[in-house]
Amino acid sequence: MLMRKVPGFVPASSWGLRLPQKFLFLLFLSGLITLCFGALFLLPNSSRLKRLFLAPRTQQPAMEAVAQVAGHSLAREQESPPNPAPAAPAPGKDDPSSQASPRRKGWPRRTRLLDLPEEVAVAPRPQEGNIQSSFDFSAFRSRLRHPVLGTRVNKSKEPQSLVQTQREKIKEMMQFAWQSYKRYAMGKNELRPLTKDGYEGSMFGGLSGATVIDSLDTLYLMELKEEFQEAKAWVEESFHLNVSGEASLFEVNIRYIGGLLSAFYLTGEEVFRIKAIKLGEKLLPAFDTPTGIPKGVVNFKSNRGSSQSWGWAMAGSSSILAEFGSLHLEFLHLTELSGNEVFAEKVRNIRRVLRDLDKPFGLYPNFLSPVSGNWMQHHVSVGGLGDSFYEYLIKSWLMSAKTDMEAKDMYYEALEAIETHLLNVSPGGLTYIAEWRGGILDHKMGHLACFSGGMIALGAEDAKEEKRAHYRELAAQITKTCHESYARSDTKLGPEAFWFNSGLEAMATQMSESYYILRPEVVESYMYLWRQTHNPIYREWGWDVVMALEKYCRTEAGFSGIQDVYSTAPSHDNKQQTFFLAETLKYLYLLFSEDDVLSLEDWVFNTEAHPLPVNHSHSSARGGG
Ligand code: DMJ
Repeated sequence: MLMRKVPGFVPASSWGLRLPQKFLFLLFLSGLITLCFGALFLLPNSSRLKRLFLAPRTQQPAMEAVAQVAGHSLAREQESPPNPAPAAPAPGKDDPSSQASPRRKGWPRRTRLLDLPEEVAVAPRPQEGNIQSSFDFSAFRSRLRHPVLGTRVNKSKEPQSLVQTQREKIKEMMQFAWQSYKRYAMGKNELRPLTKDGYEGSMFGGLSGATVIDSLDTLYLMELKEEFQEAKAWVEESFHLNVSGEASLFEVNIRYIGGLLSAFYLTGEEVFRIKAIKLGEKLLPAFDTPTGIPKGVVNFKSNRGSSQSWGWAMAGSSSILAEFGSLHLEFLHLTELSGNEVFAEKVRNIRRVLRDLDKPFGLYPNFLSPVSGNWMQHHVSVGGLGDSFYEYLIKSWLMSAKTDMEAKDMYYEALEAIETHLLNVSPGGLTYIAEWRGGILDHKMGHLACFSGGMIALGAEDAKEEKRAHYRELAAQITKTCHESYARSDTKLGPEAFWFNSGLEAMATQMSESYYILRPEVVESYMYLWRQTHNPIYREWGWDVVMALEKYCRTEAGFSGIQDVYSTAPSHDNKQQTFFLAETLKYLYLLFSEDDVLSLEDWVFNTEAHPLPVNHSHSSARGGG
């Protein structure tokens, strides 16, 4: 813009001030500036302001540059100290929520909180830890479109409907699974129902209580109030983070962090938020790689933490697509709840790397080097090793309140490639997604791949107009195939993998693939298909699974997987998997619930079925990705 000289314009240099006046003026000015900066950096909860004014320190703009960026050292700065998280007071003791809370009084009650004791349902507790939050829980709850547990009318006077009875049965199964765990294995990661003891396993780096954390939101959903209190008390008193050992980044993220985040969003209890964030910080060393693609194993042992790839992943050279591709939802929420951008930056970088890579025929292979950023083997699968990467693309889109266009585009492009290269119809008319090895197909589907019916149904509504009906039909066909894998077994439970070869369809071909470990993927798809179509067949199929679980998996002391779905006297594997409580029973319960219970308009389920809220506040402002 051209500034023209006008008559009477006084040049800045000639204000007519004398030297002492100039000095005083400068002194006043510098005082003012100091005051402003002081306020910006020292006032509590100024992290969002800081974010506005300070350039992010961990941007990883391009693969060539990522080795030098500050992200890796920042990650170390963010690690939690090796001390345990401060123990929260026992319920009832020193519990400010038991006193009248002025903050609570003012909360809008548009979303009815579960009728749990008040200290469970609301009441953030400031003394839980030292992580400040500018997250406004009441504003978040007021933005939900539906009450968390649905609009419930008092049905006590009505005769119980069949569906209520079915729901009650599933609730009883959850109660039995929880009580058996509590009795024989409380605090251990999993229950071994045959030997009636607990099992720690080797996936969680010394962390305990995976079943507790994985169960929290299911207990809440089913209004198992006493059991929820027991689980919460254990988290407060006994869930310690100062552990040693090697942990799966993926498993800790989807089970522990997902479980804690959901528990926080459902209850507003600070203990869940603080522990989720502190645990998230412990995972950051996994990202200290030249590409920022994390390695699969985090070592909690050393002071600063370290990481490595799984030995079995291309001789320790690769990260796994489903693992590093299934962090996005939880990490965005960690940033949301902590105000710390580091989490979101880590997953945005993963997205960027994947987006920019050449993909063979548009497909995403399962193995990627975190060092060179090259694909290490052309094995593509919608089952194990690949599965939840695709799931997190469409769910990132949905969780961002449909603003994360990049995720949406990547999802539909990937699905097109899968359809073109992996999709098949068997001679018997069953639609299945095969596995692809450099152009050669393995005509099999893993049980894990059966989540894809639900995923495709979930994504159908936002596809291009001309593809919507097609995707709905595809979702129904894949789900039907997965149902066949159950229906064709003697126990009516499905095998770990099934083939479409040499006359056999939807059946395992060897003993080593004939087991069932209480997995959720098939009932997960029934739940999504039910919500989309309300076709009663999905409830019928779901009920068949309930009956089969009762008949073949229920033992005196909990539920157990079975070794052979084709035997009516199967041996048990002595494991009550944590995902049975987190996912299988939750999806079954939702299948027999109204659509507004954990409505899909408000929630997306992480890959361990932990509900995370859609970010309605992000609709236009932040882009969500
Ligand atoms: C769960 O831990 C998750 O669903 C994960 O994505 C893969 N499978 C198991 C349950 O089968």
